[in-house]
Amino acid sequence: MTRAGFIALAGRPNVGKSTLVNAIVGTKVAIVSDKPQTTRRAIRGVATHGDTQLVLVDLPGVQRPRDALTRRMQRRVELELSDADAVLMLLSGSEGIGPGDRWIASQLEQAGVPVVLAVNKIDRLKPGQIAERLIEAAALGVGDDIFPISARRGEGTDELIAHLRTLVPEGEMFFPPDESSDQRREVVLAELVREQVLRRTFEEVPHAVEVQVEEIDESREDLTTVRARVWVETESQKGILIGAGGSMIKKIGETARKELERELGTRVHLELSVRTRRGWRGDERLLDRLGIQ
Ligand SMILES: Nc1nc2c(ncn2[C@@H]2O[C@H](COP(=O)(O)OP(=O)(O)OP(=O)(O)O)[C@@H](O)[C@H]2O)c(=O)[nH]1
Ligand SMILES: [Mg+2]
Repeated sequence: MTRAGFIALAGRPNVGKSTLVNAIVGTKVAIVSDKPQTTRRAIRGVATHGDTQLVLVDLPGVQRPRDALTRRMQRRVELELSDADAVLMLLSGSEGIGPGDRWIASQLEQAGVPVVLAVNKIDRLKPGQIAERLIEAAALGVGDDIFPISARRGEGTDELIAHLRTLVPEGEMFFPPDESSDQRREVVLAELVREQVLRRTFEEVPHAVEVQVEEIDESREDLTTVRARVWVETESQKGILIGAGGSMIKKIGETARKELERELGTRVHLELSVRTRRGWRGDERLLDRLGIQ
């Protein structure tokens, strides 16, 4: 008999949820950045080993909604958390445990779903500090098991995965064993472009950017042409992204192209155009088209 189930990731923005999902799946299914609120969609990452399939549900960091975009993100978090077989709540060992974490813990307690805690980023801590963080994590009052881990370096993740495998019920697998994610290809490619934008922008710009892939042309076997729009909210953001003489968008395009080539396994010609669309984060129809639900 096989086992299969859904483990949803909960935690504040930037604690390392997407990094951990990638580490467990063993391939990059979610983009990662040092800016909070990187993840905007629920992403199912599939890890099948032997007779057990873990479906990790990467989610946006829990936050207070400000517009249609963040309202949708927060609603998605609540839906997915209540649907999961278990919730893996991630804490940041390096930033410490605070009121945001306590709020999430209280929500999970009310939802009545089994919770596992992991304290991430222990590579930044001395052994004594790790022990302190574990005690603080235990004081949250949710989850019987607490795992110290480094999602980036893979420390402690084997023990965590072994435990997660015991939490999913007997039943049919949800995905073919060789599949790693449920995301549409357009979205995967758009996210890889957005990841490069996030690496190079600061303050309000990362939050104001979304990428939409308009066309994937595979008529040539050895070369894929990808056309993508980069949405920003203001002319000044557009100026920042294009950069002096187009230098910024050129750099973004060069590194994004390499990521797309790795993903697609062909050479890639990437065409990026930057467009201003005032208030796109409040535009329900555009959010539908972008698959942010
Ligand atoms: N030192 C260290 N950094 C980490 C570790 N895990 C993640 N990070 C870094 O933490 C930052 C945030 O990682 P993400 O995986 O994007 O965090 P997230 O929780 O998915 O964030 P949101 O999608 O915004 O909610 C990135 O700069 C990661 O490289 C870790 O184990 N150690
Ligand atoms: Mg994330």
